[in-house]
Amino acid sequence: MKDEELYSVRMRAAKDRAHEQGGKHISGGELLSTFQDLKQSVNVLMEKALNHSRGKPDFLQIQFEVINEPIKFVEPLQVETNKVNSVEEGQALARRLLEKSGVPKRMIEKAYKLISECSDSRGAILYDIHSGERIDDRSEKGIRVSRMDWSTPNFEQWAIENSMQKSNRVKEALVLATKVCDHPSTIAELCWSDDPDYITGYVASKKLGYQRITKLKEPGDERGCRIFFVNGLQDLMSYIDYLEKQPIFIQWNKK
Ligand code: WAQ
Ligand code: MG
Repeated sequence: MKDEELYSVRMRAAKDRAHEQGGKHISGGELLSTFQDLKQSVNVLMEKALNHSRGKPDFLQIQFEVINEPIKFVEPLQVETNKVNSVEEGQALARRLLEKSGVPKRMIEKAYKLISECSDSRGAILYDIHSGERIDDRSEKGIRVSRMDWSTPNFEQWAIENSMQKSNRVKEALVLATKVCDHPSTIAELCWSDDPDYITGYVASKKLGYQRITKLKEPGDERGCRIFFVNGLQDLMSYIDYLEKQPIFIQWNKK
């Protein structure tokens, strides 16, 4: 894959009209593909959108574009799973892990007040741990991290070695968290799914790795969350550009 031209493929699906017309976000997805695999890649994303627990989409967009920038290869974050018995316990742990990662306690509480802003979004919120303010200007859309992937064979080897399920969801979340945490200005990420049937979420940071928490919301709840805690950001536009445009390929056990 290293010397071949790569394409970024992106998908978004909504219900009751397109996102920009106020439709409900159903699913999004992004991957990297060779030209030869494009047909299959588009299909993978289409499948993801068509069989979704958030509902049946009536709007779908899939696009691809060639990548001209050099691709950066990054090792996945270390993974740990924290078993909790209730949402309260899970959320208390998430707060502690954010604090351990370097987010001041007061700013964590302030960030939690913003969570309702991301519950309907298809992207993430950028939160400055100094000012305690949301700093992106994408309102309900949020920032969508893109141009990242992990080859299935390498991911599956990793999964076996780390006693993890070979699930696409885990792969996608770990790819995203690894890319986001690889930027020097990222202090931590807090995430749980907007899919009603998936309640495990995580806190990720350079310091603590990818800390899964088995219960961060109640089953049936369609409110998700994705917040990137940033610090010392000199240039917001270049940070957003990194998230959206820098191509990252995860490679476990690279020599
Ligand atoms: N960029 C930015 N935000 C995103 C992206 C992206 N590429 N993908 C999803 N989001 C945001 C968006 O607001 C979604 O509504 C929200 O995150 C949740 O996305 O067991 O499945 O894909 O280790 O539903 C984490 C735990 C699962 C996995 C997270 O999120 C595990 C998950 P979902
Ligand atoms: Mg989702």
